[in-house]
Amino acid sequence: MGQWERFLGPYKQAVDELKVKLKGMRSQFGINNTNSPIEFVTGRVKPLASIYDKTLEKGLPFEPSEQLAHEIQDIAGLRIMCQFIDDIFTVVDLIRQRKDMTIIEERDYISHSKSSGYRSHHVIVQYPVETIHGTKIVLAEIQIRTLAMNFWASIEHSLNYKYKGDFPEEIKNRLQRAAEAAFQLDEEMSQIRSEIHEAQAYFTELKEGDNPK
Ligand code: 0O2
Repeated sequence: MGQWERFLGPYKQAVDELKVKLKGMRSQFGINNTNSPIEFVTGRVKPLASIYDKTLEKGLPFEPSEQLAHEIQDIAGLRIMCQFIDDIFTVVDLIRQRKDMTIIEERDYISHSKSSGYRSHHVIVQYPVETIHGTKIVLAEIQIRTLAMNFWASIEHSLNYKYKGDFPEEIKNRLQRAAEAAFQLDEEMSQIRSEIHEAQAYFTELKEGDNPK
């Protein structure tokens, strides 16, 4: 087995396990007939090409090492999408209460958006993975954002590929304006949140009535 494969193994396991656990939180809300603060969850291990780019950016040697594991905190990356801004903080509290992971750092890009317009709440957790060689504690980055923030970030991310981070001024301005519009949408939706929840509960009941078990 290659040294990278060996190094990334525990990260892959962490992503797989965390996806199950975070999706489990979503289902538990369903069972209790409570609106889930989690809409959907995704996860990935950072591709080697992106790890390579990050080592260049940070001036690190491109080799599996403790230093790399310490400096690149999103080798294991999870993303939790929420309907409403308040849900983000509910999810962070749920993560904070868990005994199987420990938050060691938080970045609030919601109150303080990045200059690109990017908004999201990031938490870095320490997560123990059980391996045949014993327990290995890995870092994982969990990005928690609304659907609107996610829409913006994925569009901006694809444009980044085209422009390699060097956006023409006009596109940069448009993206910043789009980020603000997405944020306004989130704020509007928050204000009619109780109406939306009532309607969603009504549709769930209707659907369950259609499919008697
Ligand atoms: P990818 O392809 O998503 O993996 P770092 O550079 O990670 O050491 P930083 O910037 O303080 O330090 O980390 P931060 O801010 O916690 O988060 C970095 C990750 O957040 C990025 O990972 C993106 O996923 C996301 N992100 C941050 N800023 C932006 C932005 O302006 N636009 C978009 N679309 N995403 C952003 P990677 O490795 O850059 O990319």
